[in-house]
Amino acid sequence: MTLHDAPAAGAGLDVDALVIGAGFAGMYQLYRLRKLGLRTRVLDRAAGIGGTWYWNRYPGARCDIPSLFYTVSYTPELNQKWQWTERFGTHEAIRAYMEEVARQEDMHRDISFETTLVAADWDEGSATWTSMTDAGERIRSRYLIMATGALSESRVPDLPGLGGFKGRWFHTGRWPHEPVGFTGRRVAVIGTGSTGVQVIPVVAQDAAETIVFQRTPKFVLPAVNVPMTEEDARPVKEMYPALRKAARRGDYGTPFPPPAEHLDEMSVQDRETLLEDLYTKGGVGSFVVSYHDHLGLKKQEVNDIVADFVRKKIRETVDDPATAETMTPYGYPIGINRIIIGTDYYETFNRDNVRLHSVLDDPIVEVTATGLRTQNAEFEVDDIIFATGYDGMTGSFTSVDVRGRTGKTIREYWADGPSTYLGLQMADFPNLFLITGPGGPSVLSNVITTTEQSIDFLMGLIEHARADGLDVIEADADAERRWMEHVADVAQGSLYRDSYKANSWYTGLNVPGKKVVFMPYAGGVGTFETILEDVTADDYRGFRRSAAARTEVVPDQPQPAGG
Ligand code: NA7
Repeated sequence: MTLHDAPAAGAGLDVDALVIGAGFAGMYQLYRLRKLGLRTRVLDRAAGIGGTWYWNRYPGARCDIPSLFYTVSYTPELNQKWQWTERFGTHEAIRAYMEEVARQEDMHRDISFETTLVAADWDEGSATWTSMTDAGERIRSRYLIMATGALSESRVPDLPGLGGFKGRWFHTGRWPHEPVGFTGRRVAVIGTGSTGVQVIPVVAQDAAETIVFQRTPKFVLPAVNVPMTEEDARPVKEMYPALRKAARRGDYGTPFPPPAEHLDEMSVQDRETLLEDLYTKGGVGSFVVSYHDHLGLKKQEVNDIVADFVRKKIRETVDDPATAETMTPYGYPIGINRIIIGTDYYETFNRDNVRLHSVLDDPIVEVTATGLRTQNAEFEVDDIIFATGYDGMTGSFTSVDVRGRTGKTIREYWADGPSTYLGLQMADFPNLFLITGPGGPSVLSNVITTTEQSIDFLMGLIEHARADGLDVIEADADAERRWMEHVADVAQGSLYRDSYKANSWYTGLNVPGKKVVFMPYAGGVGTFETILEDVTADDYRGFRRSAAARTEVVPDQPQPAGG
């Protein structure tokens, strides 16, 4: 059976909206579509809700946004009752929260788990999407919404010999559900991004030996994860509505104001005192996650001050000078990768059972039956942990065969680099909406804030169009082109223009063959909010709306199952 065997134009819709993904974005999407009275179904390839948090169960997996702000807006009573016990939630705690949100909102009845979207095709005649699942089921919907996340397509490097490895191997983004013990084992960890930085100190506590394979050295700041009592949380909870509003206006989707200090105008002594204080409290990153002209994403002098401070901390923390030097990043600004926060990361390299291996100096050439072979050495290990990241921002869209009006897939449409209008839609893909799409701010933010931001906008757009009897929405090609030019200009106007120097996944450089272009919108969440408001006030400028042909509608027509 192919998609083109789908029922003829005019046959009924199975649902009004099909949503792919049951993480934070898909959950909110379901909640909002129900409020609009649209029949909605959600598919997820996982066996439960959680999205990223369903898959990332590796030891040490936590969010890098404080738990109290990593909450959804639409369950205010739950948020008041929910007790986060640490400043940064573990994957278990976040999943438990998500499950409770889903339970309270009775979401499960509309979600099909262990169901993967394999293809989707726009039919111009009936103005519907026909989607095909891996079980061969066809689902016809008016709207197709990809709430598939920015970090869903995990990447295991193409190392020869992996199939013959006799030990265990894991990718952090596909971690087993049953506990994985490392006691007494020799473990190789490949990758030192946000994930490697979390997993390495935890594994090292149990493993007989941990060998860390580092490619690009990173700047790691202390998370300063501390226990949180209900008393600590109360003042924040009392201000939740105001703080949520502030988060939508903040640069990073959190309510924290950017630092007022001009580091480059302070005396050396004063700025050292300030940075030391912030380092112990967990606030140094604030100089490189906001977009103001006096801060480190815009001003090289300020960036250099923060980067030098962290380099000094690495030298102070790592006992062995050669190891410290190998771990010290040079040649790119701090903050142009997502800021990495960790607990005891640099300290872990002072343990006797932890070794660092620089793959820049001595690359891995193959996996052997018993470990890893580099150009100059051989490492015998029992386990390999790949903390090697994702085909970020675009992978979850390009890995599915979604074809728009012209028959082109998203992958083909993006052959010269990703293109969207506001991160949300593409010309020639009517009624297809992306949440956390390239060209949007998602990965440069508290992603719960930005998914809600995008979904609120989209729901307004759909509601507005439907009120006019128009149920087909499509980005205008010109508006899309201008937006992508703006996205590029904004990146060029900041130190993000140097992201490629850090091999950042924001640019696609980490995926062989992927078009290298800075993908997210780097103007800040608050600026993006203002842009969305402005587009809304201007009658949803850049979104063309039309009526679907009104032909016979047979609601809920059963579809044959099977391939
Ligand atoms: P990242 O940030 O993409 O980090 C992946 C790490 O794996 C990084 O250190 C890479 O080095 C390294 N890597 C990737 N491929 C290889 C090979 N072939 N050999 C050696 N090292 C390799 O992914 P994470 O999962 O840590 O974090 C993703 C996001 O999740 C993060 O930004 C937060 O938003 C949460 P490289 O830097 O490319 O030289």
